Amino acid sequence: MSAFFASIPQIAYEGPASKNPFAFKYYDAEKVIMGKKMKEHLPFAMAWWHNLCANGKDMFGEGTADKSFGAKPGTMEHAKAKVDAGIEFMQKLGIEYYCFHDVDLVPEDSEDINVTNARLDEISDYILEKTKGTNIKCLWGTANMFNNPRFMNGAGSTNSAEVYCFAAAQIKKALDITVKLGGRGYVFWGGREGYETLLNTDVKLEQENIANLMRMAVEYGRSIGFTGDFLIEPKPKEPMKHQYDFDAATAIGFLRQYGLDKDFKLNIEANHATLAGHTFQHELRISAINGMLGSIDANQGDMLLGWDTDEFPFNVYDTTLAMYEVLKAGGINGGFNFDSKNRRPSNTFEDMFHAYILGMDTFALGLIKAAAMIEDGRIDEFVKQRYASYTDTEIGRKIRNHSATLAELADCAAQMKKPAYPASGRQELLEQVMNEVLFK
Ligand code: XUL
Ligand code: CO
Repeated sequence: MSAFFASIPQIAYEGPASKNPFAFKYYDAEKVIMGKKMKEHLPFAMAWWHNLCANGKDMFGEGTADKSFGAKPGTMEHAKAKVDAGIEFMQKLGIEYYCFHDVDLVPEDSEDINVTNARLDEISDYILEKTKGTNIKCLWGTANMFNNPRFMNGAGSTNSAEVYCFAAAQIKKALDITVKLGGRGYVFWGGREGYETLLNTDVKLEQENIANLMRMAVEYGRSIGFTGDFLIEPKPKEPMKHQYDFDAATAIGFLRQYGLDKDFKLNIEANHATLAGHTFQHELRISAINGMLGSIDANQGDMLLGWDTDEFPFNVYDTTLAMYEVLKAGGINGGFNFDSKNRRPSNTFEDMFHAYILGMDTFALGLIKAAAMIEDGRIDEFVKQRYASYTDTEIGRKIRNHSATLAELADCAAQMKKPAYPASGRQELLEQVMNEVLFK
């Protein structure tokens, strides 16, 4: 077996007192929290694109990290070396899932999609062969419909029926490969499904075409035996100025309007939430209360920068509040995909491991603290009491069970003349409770 990371030991749980940079301090896969093992609460996934493909290249400079894995980039030999490196990486960390775009797996042929598709057949055979006997499997697959210049005006939202056929062809093939690799989900991130100016855009036509492409994907996916969730990954902007899947609420409305809500759920990404002017927790809550929380892209943004920085999660407040939502939702069907990348100057193989250890520990700590918040009970009790007038009074119960009329409520108000002030929201107290739980 190839050893790309020979100098890195197997990463084990050593506990918070450990100073070993190659050990987990909080992620203890077998530890049971609220009746479930940590690894079941947190099915972590490696993102093929950031971990095995991205080399730190940005708009201002060349890559800083060597991701050639001993082969020439752009060849099938390199594609296979990435599979070998990825499996070794996941095994060293105890990660059981991966996520991919079609063109993360193989180089795309610029002249003929049939050549690319044959390469995808070859690489998926290779992945199956190499993961046989391991517990590594696919979390979700997707088609990259934003990189190739043909998608400059979008994929489902393109103005060109020819390009639309290529979007369909890529989705069909990516679905074939996802099903072949046992994927639990299939993601649509509408990177260029949006517009720059309304002066040249037929929004209605574009949105109908996107929905129709999704409907055809569902029909095809189900016909080849895909039983998992289709997922929309909302993001408000970047690369397009306006993206149609702005946030969870917008995406849910879209899915319902086009009758796609039975087959689709949402893949919520932390940094996309903050770009939309929301918190990660907000997007998780909106998805969960609508029965639409499917999967998570685990990363964080930078509040000083207005773009999608895809940093490895480090902020324990955010992961605690995220895991609070996940626990309250009863868990997710999908997983936690590290759609996160090393900072450009963190350019060694060691840094790839430090990054995943950081991300996994930050979510594990979030899980531990979220469970502690729920077990502490003060926050839940406060919320319950805050709405007690809807359970403890006759008129409140009538409002909740929809048996009250507007006139009846107006009579009630007339009798009261003036309501009592609503009770304090106690935000500062609750934040103090959270700090107590976090730093106990
Ligand atoms: C882009 C992004 C994508 C999706 C998959 O911001 O998050 O990588 O996760 O296409
Ligand atoms: Co993502």
